[in-house]
Amino acid sequence: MIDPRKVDYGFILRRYDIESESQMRPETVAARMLPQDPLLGEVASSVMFMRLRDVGPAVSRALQMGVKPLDIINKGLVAGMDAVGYLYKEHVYYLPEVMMAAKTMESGISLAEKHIPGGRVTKGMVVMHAAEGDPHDIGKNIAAVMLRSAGYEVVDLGKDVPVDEVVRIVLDRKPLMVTGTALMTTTMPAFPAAAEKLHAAGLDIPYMAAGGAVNREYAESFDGGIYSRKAPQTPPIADMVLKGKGWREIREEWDDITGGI
Ligand code: B12
Repeated sequence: MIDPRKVDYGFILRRYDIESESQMRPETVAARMLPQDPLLGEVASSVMFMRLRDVGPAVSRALQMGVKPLDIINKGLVAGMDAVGYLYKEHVYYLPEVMMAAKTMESGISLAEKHIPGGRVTKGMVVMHAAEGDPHDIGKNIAAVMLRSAGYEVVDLGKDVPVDEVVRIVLDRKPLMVTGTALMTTTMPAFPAAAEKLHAAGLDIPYMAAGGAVNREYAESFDGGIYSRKAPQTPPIADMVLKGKGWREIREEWDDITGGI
């Protein structure tokens, strides 16, 4: 007969999953990574802590206090998502948290972008997409906001866009340039594949390859390929294409155009 008074309940009640969890706390990461500015900090923390209902009021407060919409996006919403990416890497957050945070961030972006002053006149058109097989489109969406606010028309093909569809639409619409985003190393070969087909069809168009999986060396490894590391670099590069510079010249002048970062 087991004597319940002698049982070590510590062994029975121990949660091994909790023991194996990271000791890192999101609050500690928040204190280190989120902006010190109280308005931007509130925006960023609503993303980081997945508070979908709070992000709208936080963005509105920042707008009312005169914070620029692009700063709200880049220094608030994106900063919150950077912290989420870090927590994911450290196994503190898992995919459900990442998806909720991404949704929160997108909701904030759609509110902030309505307040970006930008004329109706467009300088030219850019076709954007996330690579075939790639569901990551947040960076692309931010770059699209930047381009629209800089006066460009954006034809956004969405995510996981088949190479042949990109080629078909680009040949049909003849934009100033194409941008592709890949956050997965398995999806980035879609860019040289599409660029090659476009060049074979006689369109010598700049093909911007961007997103976390891509680096400058890869982007410049195929004909037409140019690199952009951060979404805000896209409008200055588009401005150069508008001035008539081809992809070879943009590669040569890349450091000057983007500030080399
Ligand atoms: C959010 C996220 C998701 C979300 C995506 C939601 C969405 N709508 O985008 C969801 C949950 C869907 C997801 C799914 C998966 N993901 Co994920 N995900 C992430 C995460 C945490 C953050 C990415 C992000 O949006 N960051 C915020 C944005 C703002 O940053 P960004 O995209 O890097 O953009 C910046 C620059 O790259 C650049 N940029 C980006 N795009 C563009 C475009 C242009 C034109 C320009 C100029 C600039 C630019 O500018 C931005 C800043 O200014 C990353 C980890 C990380 N730290 O990156 C993993 C990560 C990208 N995911 C990864 C993986 C493996 C997956 C899954 C395969 C996981 C799984 N096992 O199921 C699945 C995909 C399954 C499938 N095939 O469908 C890996 C990829 C590894 C690799 N190198 O191949 C990563 C790196 C995580 C990791 N460390 O393992 N994911």
